[in-house]
Amino acid sequence: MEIKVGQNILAANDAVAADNRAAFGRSIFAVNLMSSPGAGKTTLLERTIDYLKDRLSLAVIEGDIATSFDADRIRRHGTTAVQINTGGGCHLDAQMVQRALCALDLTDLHLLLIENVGNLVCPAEFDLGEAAKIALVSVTEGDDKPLKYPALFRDARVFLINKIDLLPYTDCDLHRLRSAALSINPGLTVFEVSCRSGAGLQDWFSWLEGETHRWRGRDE
Ligand SMILES: Nc1nc2c(ncn2[C@@H]2O[C@H](COP(=O)(O)OP(=O)(O)OP(=O)(O)O)[C@@H](O)[C@H]2O)c(=O)[nH]1
Ligand SMILES: [Mg+2]
Repeated sequence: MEIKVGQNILAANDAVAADNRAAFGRSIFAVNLMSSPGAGKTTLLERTIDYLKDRLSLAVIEGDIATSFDADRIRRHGTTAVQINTGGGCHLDAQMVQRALCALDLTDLHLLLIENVGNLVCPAEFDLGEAAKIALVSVTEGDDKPLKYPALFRDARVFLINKIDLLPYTDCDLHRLRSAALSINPGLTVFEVSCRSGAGLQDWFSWLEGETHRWRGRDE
């Protein structure tokens, strides 16, 4: 019985996700950024906005259990942000995103960046209507995380490894971390970055800009 309830919830979510996907069409490239708390999602978005805001039209949806701290951070970088508070829920769902879309002007929007609630488990289960899921892990979390939380990596397009500036202070084996994720999903595009030093970020910016243009049918 419990399983059936879970299936119904996911089916209802998928129906709304399909509506969101239709609203985005081929005009808006929507990405769903997922990681554990504190891995660096908002910092990555701040750096990404600084690079892309004069090149693309962007907006951000922030998912958190409480506070508007992250949306406030994004707005300080000159980009529109809508904060969703789940009030305890450990992930965003498609209906929350649908409501947030009402607060955004979708006309002429190229790229929608959605920061999910910090959690490696539940966000992976809920389709939001995004075109690409991005999984992020920081080196301080341990190189076993992909094997312990495989669902997040199975459907992701990109695996971002963050905080590589801290590698000398951890026992993280970068090769092991990367291989673990690729053993779950060999199609992952992997970027090793530091949102603190800026190392590796240009490759991520180029990927995101290129994929946004490709989605919109332009190869600039
Ligand atoms: N050393 C180092 N610190 C980083 C890096 N990226 C982010 N941080 C720090 O990590 C902390 C958490 O970063 P956030 O961007 O708030 O993390 P988050 O994933 O958005 O966190 P939640 O929204 O709470 O899940 C902050 O103190 C950042 O300054 C990095 O590449 N290197
Ligand atoms: Mg955040």
